[in-house]
Amino acid sequence: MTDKQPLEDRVNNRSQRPESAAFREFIAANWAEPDGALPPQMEAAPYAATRREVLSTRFPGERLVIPAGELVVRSNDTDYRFRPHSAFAHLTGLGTDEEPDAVLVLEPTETGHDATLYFRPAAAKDTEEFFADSRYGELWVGVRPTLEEMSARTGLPTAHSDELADAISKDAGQVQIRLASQADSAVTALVQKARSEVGAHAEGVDAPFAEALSELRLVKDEWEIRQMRDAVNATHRGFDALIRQIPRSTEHWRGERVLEGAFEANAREDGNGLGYDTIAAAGNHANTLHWIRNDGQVRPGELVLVDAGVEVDSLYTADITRTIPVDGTFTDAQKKVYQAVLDACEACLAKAAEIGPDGERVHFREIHAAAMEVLAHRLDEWGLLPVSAEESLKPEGQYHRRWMVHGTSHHLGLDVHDCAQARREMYLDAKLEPGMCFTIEPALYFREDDLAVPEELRGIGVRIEDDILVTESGVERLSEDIPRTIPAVEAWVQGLLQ
Ligand SMILES: [Mn+2]
Repeated sequence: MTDKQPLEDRVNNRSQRPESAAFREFIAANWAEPDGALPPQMEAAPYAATRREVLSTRFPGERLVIPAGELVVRSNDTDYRFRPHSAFAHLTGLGTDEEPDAVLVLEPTETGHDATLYFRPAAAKDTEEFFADSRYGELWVGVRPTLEEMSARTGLPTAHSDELADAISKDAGQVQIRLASQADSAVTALVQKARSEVGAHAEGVDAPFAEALSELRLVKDEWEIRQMRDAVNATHRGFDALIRQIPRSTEHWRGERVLEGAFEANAREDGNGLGYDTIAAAGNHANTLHWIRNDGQVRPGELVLVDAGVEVDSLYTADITRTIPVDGTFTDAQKKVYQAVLDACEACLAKAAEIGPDGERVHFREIHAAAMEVLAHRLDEWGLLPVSAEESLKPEGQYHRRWMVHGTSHHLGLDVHDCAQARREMYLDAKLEPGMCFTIEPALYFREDDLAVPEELRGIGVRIEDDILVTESGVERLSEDIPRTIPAVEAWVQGLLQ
């Protein structure tokens, strides 16, 4: 014994783990053998296989590395709940909290690629990991899959993550490696090491790969569209649950949290959780675009803007905003603003549904322009613009943007702002295609300190956000069943508050 306590002991000051050989032997024995039955293949598996094939054709002869990502520390020894990188979820079909540290590798072959899923399978019960590893041990985090079970579920060949380093680095001089580099710093370090050891020229290879992974998700397949419908329906139930809590919210010193909590409880019950932090913004807080502090009061007579989405177990999320009168009835000034925003929504929908005589679809960016057209004219009618609506709509004008500084639409799917790395010509400048999913979310924000608007409008912020699917014949509003006209919203709130 030395008199100095080694550092590794000092950082484990709280550990009271039994160390005796007798304990080791005792805890390893007398567990029933699993029945060995393999789980069925996931519904998503064949769709994920098709996506991998498309990716394969984009990068022939190259090794493609897509990590799920690692656990992220929230504080000290507590991690955030794991959520895999969206590209990994897309290409494996795995959702919920699967599978920290897993890596999908597409190894080039003569004809395409062979995919292998590397991950850390369940440890045997005679290992220390089984009882002592709070991040991966079965006694701490639950039963983990074996290589065979994961293979049966995903339809992918699997291998132990101990083999990953060799799989990444072999022939690194001859094979170009492309990496989804934002997902996992340890895998990124492995790839960089493999590249540097052979002096591989890798500058600028990962950015186009990130673009490709993003662009691969621009058009959703039928299974993904089902996930989107489920997400929107769960979000509808979340809004219902939230509205039922309005009476309690008005009694609470920070009622916005009451509304936030009601939605989130439903999101965890119905899905994996929230697709993003809920915005529950009462009164003037609605004019803060990303109000997620949600610590304000909810007052009768005011509006509450709720921007929220349920992420289902497959990790697809809805993104819905409704602006709701707290006591179930809009005032005249609120109606005036609300109707202008709703008219902008309708103009966007009509634009997105347009199909030319030759079957030509509109460009994505034209949807935003349609909203701006309506809002600029309405603001002009109200006498708020220093120039005409036409002048304001010109690039050198844009006065109307004072009251809506954000965009009107973004793609939606595994990420709430899906496909964000797509190139401009594939996103804003692309034409709509059946299977695309995006939001339409025009708004008007009149802050309470905005001296450029009449007093009756100050403190009113309205956003209406719907989730849209492009179809062969036009568009479908996936969130059609969530009320949004003035009478429908009033009836919705009044009906649930009875
Ligand atoms: Mn949105």
